[in-house]
Amino acid sequence: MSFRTTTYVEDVSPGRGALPPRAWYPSSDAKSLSLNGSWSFRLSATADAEDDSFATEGYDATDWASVTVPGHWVLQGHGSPIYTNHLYPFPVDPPHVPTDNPTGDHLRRFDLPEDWPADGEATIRFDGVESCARVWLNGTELGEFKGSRLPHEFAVGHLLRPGGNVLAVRVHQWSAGSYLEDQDQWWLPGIFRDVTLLHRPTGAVGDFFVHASYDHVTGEGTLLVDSEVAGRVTVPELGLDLATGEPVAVPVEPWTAETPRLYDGVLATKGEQVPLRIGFRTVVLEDGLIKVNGKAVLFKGVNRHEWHPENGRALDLATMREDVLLMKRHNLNAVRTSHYPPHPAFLDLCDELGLWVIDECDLETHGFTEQGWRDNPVDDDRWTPALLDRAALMVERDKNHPSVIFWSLGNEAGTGRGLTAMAEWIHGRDPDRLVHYEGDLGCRDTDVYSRMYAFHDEVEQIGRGLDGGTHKRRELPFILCEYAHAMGNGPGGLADYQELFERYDRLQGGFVWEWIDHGIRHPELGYAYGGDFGEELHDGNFVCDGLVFPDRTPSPGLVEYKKVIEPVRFEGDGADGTVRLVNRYDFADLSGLALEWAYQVDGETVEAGTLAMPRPAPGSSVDLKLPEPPADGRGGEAQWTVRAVLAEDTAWAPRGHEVAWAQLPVTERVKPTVVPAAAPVSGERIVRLGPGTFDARTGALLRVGGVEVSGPRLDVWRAPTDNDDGAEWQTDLRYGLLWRKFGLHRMQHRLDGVESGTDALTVRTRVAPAAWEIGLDTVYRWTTDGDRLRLSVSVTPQGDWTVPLPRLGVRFALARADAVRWFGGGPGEAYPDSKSASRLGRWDATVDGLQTPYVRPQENGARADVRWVELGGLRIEGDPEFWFTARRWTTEQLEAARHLTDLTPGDRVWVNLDHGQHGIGSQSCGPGPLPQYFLRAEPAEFSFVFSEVR
Ligand code: IPT
Repeated sequence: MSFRTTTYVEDVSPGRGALPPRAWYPSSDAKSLSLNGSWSFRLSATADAEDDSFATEGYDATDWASVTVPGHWVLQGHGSPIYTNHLYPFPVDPPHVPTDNPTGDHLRRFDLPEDWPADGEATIRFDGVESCARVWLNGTELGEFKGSRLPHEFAVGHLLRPGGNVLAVRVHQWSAGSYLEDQDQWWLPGIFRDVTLLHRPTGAVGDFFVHASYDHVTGEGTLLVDSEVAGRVTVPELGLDLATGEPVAVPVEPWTAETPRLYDGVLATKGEQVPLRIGFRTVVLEDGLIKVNGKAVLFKGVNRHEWHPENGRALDLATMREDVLLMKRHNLNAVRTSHYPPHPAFLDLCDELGLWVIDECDLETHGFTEQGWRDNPVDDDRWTPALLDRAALMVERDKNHPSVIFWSLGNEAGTGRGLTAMAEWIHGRDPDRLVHYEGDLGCRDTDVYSRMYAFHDEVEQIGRGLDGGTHKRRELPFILCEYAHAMGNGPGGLADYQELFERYDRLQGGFVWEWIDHGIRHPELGYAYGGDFGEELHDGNFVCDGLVFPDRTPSPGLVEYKKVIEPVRFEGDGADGTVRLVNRYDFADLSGLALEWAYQVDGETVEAGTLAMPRPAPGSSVDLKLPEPPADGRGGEAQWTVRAVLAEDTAWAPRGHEVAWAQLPVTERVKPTVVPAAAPVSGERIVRLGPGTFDARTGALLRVGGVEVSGPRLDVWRAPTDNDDGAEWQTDLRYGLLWRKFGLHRMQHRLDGVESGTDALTVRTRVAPAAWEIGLDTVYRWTTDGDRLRLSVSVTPQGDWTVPLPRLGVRFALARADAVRWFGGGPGEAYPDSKSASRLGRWDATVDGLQTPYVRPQENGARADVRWVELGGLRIEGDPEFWFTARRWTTEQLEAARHLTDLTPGDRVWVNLDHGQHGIGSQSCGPGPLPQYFLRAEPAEFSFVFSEVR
């Protein structure tokens, strides 16, 4: 029977042979057999290199390799992953694909379990195969399919036998379907989701649609289960026992992402019982707003790709659960499943733990933008059946999830009739949900005006309704389906977006791009990114732009986001001890939370306690009086820290988990004073001033007491962040590049004079780059009170500065330092527009622990608002507060590194004490820092007091 037809690979049709789509459920009382595990595997270089005799009975595959299913063969030693953002890694000539088309033949032998019923039917379901597969069972062809992140089910009952079944699957990396799957991610072929044999008893459940709505006026839920096969629906907790197709109204507690109330039920037909998890909720577009259960909601969302650093898009349940738990613990309430339907179990978790979901179809044709969208499949009727197939596979699979409130047509696919056809079909099939698509500026097919990476000022215009647009669009609410590009250090500017979302009703929030860095664990590189596998075309570390690192450690960006979107806000005046507590939930009261306070002086808690948590309704506030400050609590810099923590264990975090906090200053900091009390004493080649020893010729500090110090001197350079560098298509000024152009990474220090005065040592310099007339006149003035050494730096810019400074401060090296203590912002890093989560306190760390491991090394690890820091035997106090950074390599080494493994500790610790840092923004795919976070080259004065810690 061998023949070599591969025409289906380039066929625009969705495939043939599969059963009609239906609702997905994790289990029922019908038997099933997982076919996951080790499969025999053979890789060929082209689609037709081998005939299909491997699918025939009795084929001997003993010399084949093996792969784990679910999995991607390129992550299991066969071939390599490729990363491109939107460029197709093959010539654009739809529907053709390259002759070089890695093709993985997969074989799986299985026996039926002893108790497998003799009667009934059976199906085999593939939950995800990239990108095109042809399937045989026991030598008989079942069909072929495309649609990588969608389920495909085949009837197999007539072919099954008790033992020695052989399932053969031929998977092609490239197919016509690849043109529809141009998402910004690794190209990863393989059978990457579960394969399951399902028994279908006689009279089994077919497709079914649970309609569970909630009337917020009457408090009643209405349940109607439409079922292809008639049966009964029982919900014991509600005392319900009714026929399918029959509606019933009962008082219920509604489902929301904040209060994910589910009722367990059963759908029973003659042959099968399927567990139901029913959430009653009603989603409407009303008064130009997205309302659930009668209330407008605010999305505090994130875009989630499926990612695991070893297994790619083959995710296990524990990893999916970890994602949802991490989201809940960081105050997120929404997820867009960018850019394809996730593993279906992920949606079960969203139902159970509570997240609003935009379920997005597996569709992106972004690469056509390079040819002005010519030949775009979504505007070509030949492709419309494939698009409708994808829409149906998604909607039918996921329609019973209360968490799903939006269907999204796809991402970055331009516009076209095919999209309209999808939207029409979806609206018709499921009128009880809304339709999202970002690419259609006129909102012809959608129920929400959605954009990505719009700048703050434009978002504000939209909020005020001044953005114009089509008549239809003007009536619609607005979301940012992507914003705050979390690539590398950042995003900056989150708080400023949130402030807009809260100010204007029309703005219903957004979804940060994106959840996780798609770094691939690599033996030499730590985590690999685009280009690390020798791809001829790639987009580098643009694939590492998540709020969590590849191993799911939260990055500072996630900690920042958690703070910015916290559902309880405290506003007040620490000095008079009043706090206004604002409930920023959309639905929940604050009964799940407890209120804790601490009174702190100079960062140390003097007294702490709890207060009764008031119960303001969602959206309202209550004024509270804090206790009397402790009598001995005056003197230093005092503040209140108030915290809202979980009062009890929840499904997603234990009791005591912090949800929100604030600090209210009571008394101001006392700045360090050093009254000059000694004159510099010149010796041979050195000058002494109090505890300081200086080089007489250069004026450089050599020692403070017994601590060796090199420097300090002026430093303006930071290893540019991805957001400093910006994206190549950015029309805004890309300062990372301009800073290099103007030589800020190679500033020269000219010594103009070292002057010993009566009470000071003064060093005059000009710090400037070769080739340019811009410069910074810098004067270091050293004084001492005998014990401590004060450095005052005064900086006066010269020339025409057209760029801001990356940083402004001093850098020096210490011979050794490990433990670090400080009083200031912490515990994590912060930058001017990403410092909401930095809290004032006493913190301890090590130099290594101060580093933030961005997958591509770049500026990181600054601590904000530092009053004093101790390390390496030195104590440094700042006037004013400063930014502190310490690392075991120089900025130049940090900048040169491509991967974390390029960074090796040197024999010194480099310390930066900064008066200012430039903001971070999110220009790697969005706006740069807002003007208020610019570090402009302006006259500046700042000082540090050094002493030896004994
Ligand atoms: C946008 C894409 O939708 C998303 O998949 C990702 O590529 C993101 O950018 C950047 O990481 S599209 C872009 C042109 C704004």
